[in-house]
Amino acid sequence: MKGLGLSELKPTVLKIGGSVITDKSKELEVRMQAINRLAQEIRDANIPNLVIVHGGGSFGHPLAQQYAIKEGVKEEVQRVGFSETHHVMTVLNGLFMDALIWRNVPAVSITPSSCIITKNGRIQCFEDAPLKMLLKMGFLPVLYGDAVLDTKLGFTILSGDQLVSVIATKFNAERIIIGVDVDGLYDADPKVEKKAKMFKHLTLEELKELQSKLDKSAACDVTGGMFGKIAELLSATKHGIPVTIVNATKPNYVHKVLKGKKVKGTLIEKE
Ligand code: IP8
Repeated sequence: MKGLGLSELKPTVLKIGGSVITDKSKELEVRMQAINRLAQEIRDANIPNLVIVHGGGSFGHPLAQQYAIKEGVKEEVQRVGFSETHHVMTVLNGLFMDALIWRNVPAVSITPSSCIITKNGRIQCFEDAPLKMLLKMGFLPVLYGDAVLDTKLGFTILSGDQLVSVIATKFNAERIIIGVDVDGLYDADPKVEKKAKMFKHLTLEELKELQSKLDKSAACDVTGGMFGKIAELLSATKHGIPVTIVNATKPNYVHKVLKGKKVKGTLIEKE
């Protein structure tokens, strides 16, 4: 095991969006069927050096919004709000972990709030030795968007997307796969705009251009919805890590992408 550096692991970083594994229209509503199906797809794909990050959906976001956790420490009542937000994320993570481990996947959960501190919302310190060692030993580390401590704000919300981008860059990932509840990246919100056009392929330059056009607003998503996603993906793309965005609500899409097969979606590459 000695001598195997971070960059040699070349992991695949898979993000499963909160809108895939929860119903965002109802608070604390898990989509257990989707979690079980995805766990099965991940098990069947059986690819080495995989890291999973999942989002908050109807678990983390409503509480984070209710207590304004992202904005940092302002009033006493937020303290229990921080605990609640973090706690519901551990509950959602537990359900995902159950589904993986019952299928004999050697998944191990890593709690972001215990190993990451941000500064003004950006990851400043990340104790990644356990993550690195888990990967080296053939485990499947699972992380998630979380309520974390922040050296400027006191606390804040760390999005799963920032986590994906930082892990992928730090560990020199081979690729990033983002599982969402739409077919890919569009020039407008496809749930609102019937005529929204999906991109099959985007370069870094095109992605930057798209970012300046997209609407920042997103219902009950404190980390910025698709806009926030693009902003985070930009830095990984700059490092030359290809990003595939696929619809994880559709059976077998995640499985196929993990296996390197072509499915409908958006591929983002540096050039
Ligand atoms: O859904 C945010 O993670 P995301 C997690 O990946 C919380 O943006 C706690 C709201």
